[in-house]
Amino acid sequence: MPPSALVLATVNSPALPAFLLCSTLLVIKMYAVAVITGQLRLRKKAFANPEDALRHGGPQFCRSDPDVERCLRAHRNDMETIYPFLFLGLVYCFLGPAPTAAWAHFLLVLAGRLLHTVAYLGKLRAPTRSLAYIVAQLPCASMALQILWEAARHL
Ligand SMILES: N[C@@H](CCC(=O)N[C@@H](CS)C(=O)NCC(=O)O)C(=O)O
Repeated sequence: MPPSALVLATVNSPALPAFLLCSTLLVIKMYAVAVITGQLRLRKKAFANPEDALRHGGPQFCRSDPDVERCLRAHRNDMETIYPFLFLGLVYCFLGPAPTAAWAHFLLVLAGRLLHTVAYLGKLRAPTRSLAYIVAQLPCASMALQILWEAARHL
């Protein structure tokens, strides 16, 4: 059997499997937030669209709810942070980072973003959510700087 594209890519970028693992877990985490949002809408009868409200009791249920809004904010913050990570982490893999440094970057992003979601949805006391945000953003800033540096060196 010929080697898979992933095996070939890993030869040039040993950090790639670690990135794929952490980034895919974060994408699944985002799906989980979406599922929780949908379940909350049903439980609290707070629908975004009139047709959904009509199906579940009447037009009065086309309304907002603080807990649903909280889920939406958590999801939006994921989009503001995890999407850039998907780009930065992938490019960073091809800079040839030391495996331990790469793992440290990716695990900090993963742990920080998991904690951010738990803190946001669980309404944990401030500044837990902000600290989690910083834990995940610092390695992203580090990767962004390393990419800029390498790109500038090769102009
Ligand atoms: N768009 C964000 C930018 C800053 C940010 O991401 N802050 C983190 C740590 S305080 C956060 O969890 N913000 C809450 C949110 O985005 O809903 C905001 O409006 O707060």
